[in-house]
Amino acid sequence: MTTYITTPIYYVNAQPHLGHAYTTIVADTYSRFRRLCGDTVRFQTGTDEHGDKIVEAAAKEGVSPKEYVDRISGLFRDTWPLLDIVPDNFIRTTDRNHVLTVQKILQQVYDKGDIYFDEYSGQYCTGCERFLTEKELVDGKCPDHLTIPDEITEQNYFFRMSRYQQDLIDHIKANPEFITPERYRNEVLSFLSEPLEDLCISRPTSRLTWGIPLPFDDNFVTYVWFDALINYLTGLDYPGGEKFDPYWSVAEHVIAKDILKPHAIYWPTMILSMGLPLYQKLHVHGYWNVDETKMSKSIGNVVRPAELVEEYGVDCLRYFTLREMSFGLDASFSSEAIVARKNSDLANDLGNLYSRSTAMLVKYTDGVVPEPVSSEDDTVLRDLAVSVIATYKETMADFQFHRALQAVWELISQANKYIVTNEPWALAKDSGRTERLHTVLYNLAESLRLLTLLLQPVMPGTCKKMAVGLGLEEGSPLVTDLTSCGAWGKLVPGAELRKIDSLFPRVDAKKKKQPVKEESQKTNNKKKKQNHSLSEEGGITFDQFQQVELRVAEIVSAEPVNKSDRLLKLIVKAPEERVIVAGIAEYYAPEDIVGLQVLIVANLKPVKLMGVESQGMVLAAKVEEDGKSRLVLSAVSASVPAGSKVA
Ligand code: ME8
Repeated sequence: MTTYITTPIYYVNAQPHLGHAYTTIVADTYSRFRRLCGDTVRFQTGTDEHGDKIVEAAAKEGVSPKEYVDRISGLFRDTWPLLDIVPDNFIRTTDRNHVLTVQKILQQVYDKGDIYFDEYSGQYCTGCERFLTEKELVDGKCPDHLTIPDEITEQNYFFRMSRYQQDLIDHIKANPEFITPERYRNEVLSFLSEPLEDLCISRPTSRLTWGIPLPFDDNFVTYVWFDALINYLTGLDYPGGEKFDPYWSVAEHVIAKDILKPHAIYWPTMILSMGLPLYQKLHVHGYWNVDETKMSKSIGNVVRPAELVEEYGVDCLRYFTLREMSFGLDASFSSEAIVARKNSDLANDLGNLYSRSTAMLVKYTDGVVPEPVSSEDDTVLRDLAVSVIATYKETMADFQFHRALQAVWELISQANKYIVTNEPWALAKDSGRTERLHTVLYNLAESLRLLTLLLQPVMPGTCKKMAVGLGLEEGSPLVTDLTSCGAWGKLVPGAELRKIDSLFPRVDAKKKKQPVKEESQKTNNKKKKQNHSLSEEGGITFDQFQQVELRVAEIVSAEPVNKSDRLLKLIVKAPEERVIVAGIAEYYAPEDIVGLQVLIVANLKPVKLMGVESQGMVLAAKVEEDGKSRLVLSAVSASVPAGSKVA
């Protein structure tokens, strides 16, 4: 199979922001997914460099348009490697071969009689680089740029778009997959239910010279959209290039809804006029908003991808954007949202599963993947893995990335539960249960292997590390071939684990000391006095008991405190994350307690223990046996939401 996937070519009137990054991450992830399925893939992105907007932006900087486009196009090109985005082709509309292709196509369409000369007046939006119809205006303004369009009357060349209206309607109706999600298909069909006006495809050189000259009239340059859309063909060396036939027949475009009309109406009618087959699919996504407003360079509320990478890491950014946005709908960006995804989904769920499982493999089988014995006890994990793989394949192919990731996280959560239920540390203490211990550890290693395979398109760097840690060779089909290895039980026992750094260093969510409200401080003081006298009477009141805030906390991570044999530093969720230092190191290994739910005192004043600030206390039973005492952690009898109050 072959895949040709494209992003829009971005205007170089400003630097890349999260919106551009998202579309390009989507196309990169999809191309990696297709490669995982064995496809030959071509992935193209690039920059759109002609038109009024570029001239304006260059003038603002006091440089020539050419100098300006070279610089900004370079910024786009340099941003993609930072995001682990690897296009096969980066196209610029100022490239010589693109200019020649546009001119060839214009001549062909002109010769066919689909381009004519006429006078036109209309409402021109510079932001959109196109005339808007009355119907599109909201309160007389462009709804995307919130500016009043200019009234322009001029003589120009027009493309007979109306001639292809019915063919396009028929095609969309006969091919439900042509424009997805369905809401955008419906939007286009609704637009096409009114007569289509012809498209003005030139600009007089008296007004604009920064464009591709019309081959049949050098008093005009080509309208930027007629020029830009053709990039999808130029990138295949059309006409006559070898790449054209295999790739054009499978072309898929990814865009946001802002440019639906040019891609779903101008472009197909242009292709029909050229006598070529239409592209296969148009995948349309929503906007990244900040506080309900579209992130946009003209509004100035942009978030820079390079800064996000620096702060959170590239794979966290890729994961966050794909998981947070339901493809087709709008999503909101906030740093709180990305921190939450990083700490919860990546560090807690995936990171912990990986570190606990590999730590146990190192501890109990010297880091060698052991031989499993098939067991009925493991069907839940195995069956879930099989169904997750099926859902993943279907949803990734369908651009439902958030659903694919949800499914993968079900497997992560099941594997984490599997550890808690099977208690490998208990199996390890019983020499009669070695076979079972090996089976449990194999199943954990196999789960990690499958996760490495499935997450590869989304988090390539992390998965490379995970594969190394699992002792797999670079490029091993076990983690790069979904067709032959996307099934349970492919991991071969005997692989030797290698040590890797932690997958996702946690973002230190600013240590939130529980602020004690003035009111309760006062009551505390009052109660203190009462406490003294009451305790003399041999008991505390219910009021006093209520001052102690007990909560259920989930242990998210555990590690020894430096230079202490007794203390473990725990990060717990209750429901906010906090550090608690507990004197349980003699009784519990850190990896054995991650995931446990314990009871804590949540409103103790923070204290420093061996240099680590402890924000609470874990409750444990003190058991006296044979003259020795040991601690057994408190627990609840069923899993409950972290942070539940103990009444
Ligand atoms: O329209 N949310 O270029 P452009 C999500 N040159 N995606 C966003 C976004 C946001 N807030 N803002 C931008 C052009 N994008 C033309 C395209 S193609 C032949 C010519 C992304 O720089 C999204 O992909 O304005 C959107 O469609 C594209 O950037 C618009 O980029």
